[in-house]
Amino acid sequence: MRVLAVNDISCIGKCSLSVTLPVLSACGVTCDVLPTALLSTHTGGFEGYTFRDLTGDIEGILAHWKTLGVSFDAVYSGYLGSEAQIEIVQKIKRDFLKKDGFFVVDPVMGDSGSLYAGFNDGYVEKMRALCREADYILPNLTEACYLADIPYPAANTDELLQKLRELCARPVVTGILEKENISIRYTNKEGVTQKYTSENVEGFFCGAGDVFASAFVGALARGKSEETAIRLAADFTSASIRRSAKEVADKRYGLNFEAEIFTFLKNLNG
Ligand code: PXL
Repeated sequence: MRVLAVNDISCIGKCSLSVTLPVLSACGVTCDVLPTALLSTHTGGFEGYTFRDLTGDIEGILAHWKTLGVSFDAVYSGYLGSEAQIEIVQKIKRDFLKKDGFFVVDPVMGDSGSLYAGFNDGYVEKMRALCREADYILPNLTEACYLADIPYPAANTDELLQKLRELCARPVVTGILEKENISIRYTNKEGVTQKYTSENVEGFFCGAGDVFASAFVGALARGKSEETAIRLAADFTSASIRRSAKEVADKRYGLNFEAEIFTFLKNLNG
């Protein structure tokens, strides 16, 4: 199984490719990478970070890959630095994804009700177009509201999911808060809305969405059903968050997912 991860490299603050590579490798899946940008840290809480857009390198990379005749069993896209990169991912899907492969889009663009620095309404519109081509989309609640054009935090999650299904048949929305719990809502193969609930931990945990998405993609690549992949990924992410709430003093540095990877793999392989 060979997955292409299209995401940024944030040198510090464990997210994007620095999460996806170890998680997919641990799953026993080959993870090839297409870095979209190189940042000194992620943008979630650090001041003065550097940002190098790698769009200019991508054309040459893809042209070289063409000469190798490579193709992928899955393509998983995360943080894309510009609208031009969204179009590149659409092209990658057409040119490099195997006919029976799957395409997962994590429409990384915001959290806590707002868009991240550098994103705007034009980007959201382009992201909708990418979601239309995906087998699965994995927005958090903020991203789901932007995609569905519903005010955050979406009083009616059934309406939210219905609007997302107009973009992609299998939306998986993370981070829906309910009292002391946090849940994931998704639409199964039969078109029925399902819910998977974990204990909520107060605070903002940067990179948690990338841990979830990477584990989900890894489990799907290992042949698990969507439902099992969601449960495995949610349990892994939730355990990493609970541990990090106690152990990681500065949450900007990301989750201690490494300490939970063995349990995740036991569940994946068990
Ligand atoms: O984890 C999401 C993410 C990925 N990449 C970059 C980010 C963020 C969230 O802030 O800044 C560069």
